[in-house]
Amino acid sequence: MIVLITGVTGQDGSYLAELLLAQGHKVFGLRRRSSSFNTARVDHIYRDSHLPGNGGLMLVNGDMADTSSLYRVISELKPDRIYNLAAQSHVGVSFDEPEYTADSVALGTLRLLECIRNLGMSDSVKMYQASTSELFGGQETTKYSEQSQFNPRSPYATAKLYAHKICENYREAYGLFCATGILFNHESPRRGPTFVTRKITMGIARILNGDSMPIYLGNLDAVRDWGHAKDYVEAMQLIIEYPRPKNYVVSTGVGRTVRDFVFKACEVAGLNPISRGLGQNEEIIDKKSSRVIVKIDPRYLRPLEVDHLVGDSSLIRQELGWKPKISFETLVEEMMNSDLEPTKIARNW
Ligand code: NAP
Ligand code: G4F
Repeated sequence: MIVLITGVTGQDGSYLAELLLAQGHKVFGLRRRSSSFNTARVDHIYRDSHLPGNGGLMLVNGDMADTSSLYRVISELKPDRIYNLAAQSHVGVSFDEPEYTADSVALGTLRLLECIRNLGMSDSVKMYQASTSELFGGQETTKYSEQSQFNPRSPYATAKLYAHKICENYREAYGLFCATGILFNHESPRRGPTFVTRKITMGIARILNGDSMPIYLGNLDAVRDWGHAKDYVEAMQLIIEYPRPKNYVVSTGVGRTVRDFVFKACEVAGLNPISRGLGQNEEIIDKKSSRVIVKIDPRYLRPLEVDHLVGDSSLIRQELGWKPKISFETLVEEMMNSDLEPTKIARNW
């Protein structure tokens, strides 16, 4: 099968490419132009076209903001599957760059759908759309399912709502196979360094390596349902291969606060965390050494917060037999140990 992944250089794209290559598929990844290399997550699976043999990830140039490049790539490759993972995916950044976020996320998805339609490929290609739990807005403490109402609370989530709905429109209007996964937060050692989990594990490693600057965070009370990206790319494949295009919530069903994540990561790193102070004066310190690990910087508070996101993934568990295999504890250990590794820390304070 010929597979095209947009967003292949991102966290999920890299794990998905590994999964599909291991199954023997011919995998192409859309890579956008950058002034420096942006392929670190996929360098280990990349195949240079000058080398003999088959297998390995092939990269093609293109951008979600450029219809002509998408049209060229799809018409040349004629993929059987398209996984649309490309996005300006940072919620906080979307408040600073709302127009570009809408362009890459909302219009980018529309551009892909239009290319498929105009190339007459509606019957031959299946598309997966990376929808998100951010659609729900997180103002309820109950678990969100496919039946829950959408209430997007950021430019990112609003753009993703457009993308989600336009996929449903093309399904109904043109019979195009476009399935969506409404994925809750998923992390890994490959998570981008400005998302909160990776910011925490990298920050603890930096501090253990002797840096005196604490990790500055925003809202420690936000609740997220954190799973492992490896489990979630398996869900993507199950969703696209199901005979009917549907929407599925993908989640672990367990919520934890950002503070919980800090505490767990500290414990894995051999620290003894305690919290002192309230509100914006809260600090998390290491009890043994009294060093400050986390301080609050209000600049990281968002104009609108998504307070509580926990998912009910009963549908995908029952219908497609998916369930997460990697626990929260293993996820944090993997991320923390991976970030500690390169620094070779003497942990003697
Ligand atoms: P990520 O690490 O931020 O990766 C995003 C990918 O999109 C990167 O490959 C990036 O390229 C690419 N990209 C951004 N703008 C582009 C453009 N204009 N043209 C072409 N490519 C572009 O995100 P992720 O965590 O892997 O998430 C994958 C998808 O799932 C995203 O759509 C995200 O919104 C969605 N999602 C993620 C989560 C989660 O918890 N991770 C949950 C729900 C939904 P560069 O490498 O060049 O920047
Ligand atoms: O790690 P985050 O930036 O992820 P967020 O906003 O939940 O979005 C991620 O998950 C979504 C799925 O639910 C995806 F659609 C999206 O693409 C992305 O992958 O923030 C998590 C929580 C937020 O409540 C944020 O306010 O952590 C809080 N937080 C507290 N201090 C912080 C910080 N977030 C970041 N990035 N940086 C901080 O210093």
